[in-house]
Amino acid sequence: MSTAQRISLSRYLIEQQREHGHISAELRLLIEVVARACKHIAVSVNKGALGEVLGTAGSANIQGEVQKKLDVIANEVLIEANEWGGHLAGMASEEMDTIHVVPNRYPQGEYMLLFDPLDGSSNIDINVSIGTIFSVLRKVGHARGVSEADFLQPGKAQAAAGYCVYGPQTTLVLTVGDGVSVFTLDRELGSWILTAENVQIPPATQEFAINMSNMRHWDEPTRRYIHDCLAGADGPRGKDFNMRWVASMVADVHRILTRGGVFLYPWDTRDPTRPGKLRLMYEANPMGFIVEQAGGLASTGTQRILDIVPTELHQRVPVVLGSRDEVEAVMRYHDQAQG
Ligand code: P6P
Repeated sequence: MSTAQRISLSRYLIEQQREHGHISAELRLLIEVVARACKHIAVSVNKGALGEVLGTAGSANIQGEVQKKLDVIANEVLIEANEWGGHLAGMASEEMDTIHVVPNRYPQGEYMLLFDPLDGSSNIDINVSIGTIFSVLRKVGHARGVSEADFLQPGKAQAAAGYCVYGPQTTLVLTVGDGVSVFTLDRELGSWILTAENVQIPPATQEFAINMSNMRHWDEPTRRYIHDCLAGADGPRGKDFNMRWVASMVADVHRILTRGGVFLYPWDTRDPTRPGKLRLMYEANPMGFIVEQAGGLASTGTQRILDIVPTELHQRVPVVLGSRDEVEAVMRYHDQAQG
């Protein structure tokens, strides 16, 4: 790629703001700050054993999950990077029980940032791709201050969403509601360089991503759908399927964004009060926004994820997302079960 063709994230955002009026100066600043924080997290991730960042932090989060050192580091990096800039009113994170309100010593902005600072952290110590997922909402009202209730907006209200994959390449994927763009980190310059625009997920696929070890716990429609995929070309689906499961949502979603596929983390019977494993506000909603902006679908199996009106900050939701035709196929299995 010649220097003349290299478009930096900053130039891309300025052109989005100037030419398309799609983002405000404040949202541009927010995205640039988050992207810079992701570079900082990437440096820590890439150090691995050399940086004394592996292993557990000796604490648990509100999800009851043991926190890895890098979970805590990534969370602190995002909080510290974003609280002084004047672009945010508050933040919410998988790693924090409740919201973090911008301290009074700093100006407050019109946006709210939600994130899973380091998703897939069970993969950290085995050197498999992990990532940061973020979602941006607009603050309701203009009085200073923000409450947890202000965060409980449906995913279709998002102003922006993105994720960063810390993998063989360090890749930032972003949507501000005008398609999906991909930026690759140039480590020598420390710059995010635009490497793909208007990404489209192929509507059809022969690849599904699910944790097969949970099969006995799934609801009937999911079991029948996967059974029929495994039956291959001679079965009801009329084609053979391949399977992938990285157990890192950002890695699985990035593969689907790149070559198509369907990702499922369905409801299961282990805890009927828990409608799935993945969290709505900072996993399903941002990934759902990105997938829809790339021509795919994001559903619970029966409902569009971005239409869900949240009731709790850390609520969970069943997730089926990816190639449009295949998500619609899963939804048909659920429709048939409902009669
Ligand atoms: P399981 C990571 O912990 C995560 O939240 C997602 O990134 C991933 O898709 C899923 O959980 C993996 O869950 O049950 O297969 O370990």
